Amino acid sequence: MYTAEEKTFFLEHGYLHAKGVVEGEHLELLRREFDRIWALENPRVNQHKLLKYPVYIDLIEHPPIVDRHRAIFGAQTQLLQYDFLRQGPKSESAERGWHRDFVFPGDRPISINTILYLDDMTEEVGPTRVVPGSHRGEALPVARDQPHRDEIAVCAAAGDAAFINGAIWHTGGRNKGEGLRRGVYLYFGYWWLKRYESEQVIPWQATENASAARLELLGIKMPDRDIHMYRPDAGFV
Ligand SMILES: O=C(O)CCC(=O)C(=O)O
Repeated sequence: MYTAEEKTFFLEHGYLHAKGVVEGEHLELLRREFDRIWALENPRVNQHKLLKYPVYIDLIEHPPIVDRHRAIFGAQTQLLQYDFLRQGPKSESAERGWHRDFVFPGDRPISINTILYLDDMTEEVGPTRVVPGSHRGEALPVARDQPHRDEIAVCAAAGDAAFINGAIWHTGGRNKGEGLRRGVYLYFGYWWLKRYESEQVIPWQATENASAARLELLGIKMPDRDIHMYRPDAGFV
């Protein structure tokens, strides 16, 4: 998190709406590449595909994104999963689908998803909804398709991002509009977690001539020597 206020808010409520994470020409480039890659790689655009494309390889090290994860996971920050989601106009998706991405005992964030919005998230487009504070405890949402009395909608502009604790109750919305609902999902966690993949490997394009920092983020190079005596939020002592 960039400031102490952001970090306090995130730890307390389980999410953070960060504005202007990508802007201007960078946002336009991400949108153009999104559409091109979607057409090429459809239907499932995950990290084994996204990490072939330079603009999306670079995005995992974009400071407004990765620095906020490093503020929580320190030197042990790893990209666990990386996806595109897209809804076309007048989508048939559900209005609500409450879930938690990952639950583990304790309140400390173990994994955090970054939802980077490439379109404005109006009521019509179907914003992400979260139940603030629901990252605590281990209860799973029950009325999964119903509005929750404590839900809030993250009405983000294109280029904003929501950082959500993987444990928070959250749901996407249904695109009822005429435009697209495009999001990029950069899911980070501790380096010592297993990445969410089976037999597939990280594409060579992401590792060729990669810096040590990038290889660490990809879970390939170990941060420092081993895990003895590291401080979970800062790195090694
Ligand atoms: O697209 C969204 O607003 C939320 C997607 C979601 O629920 C998830 O990534 O787990």
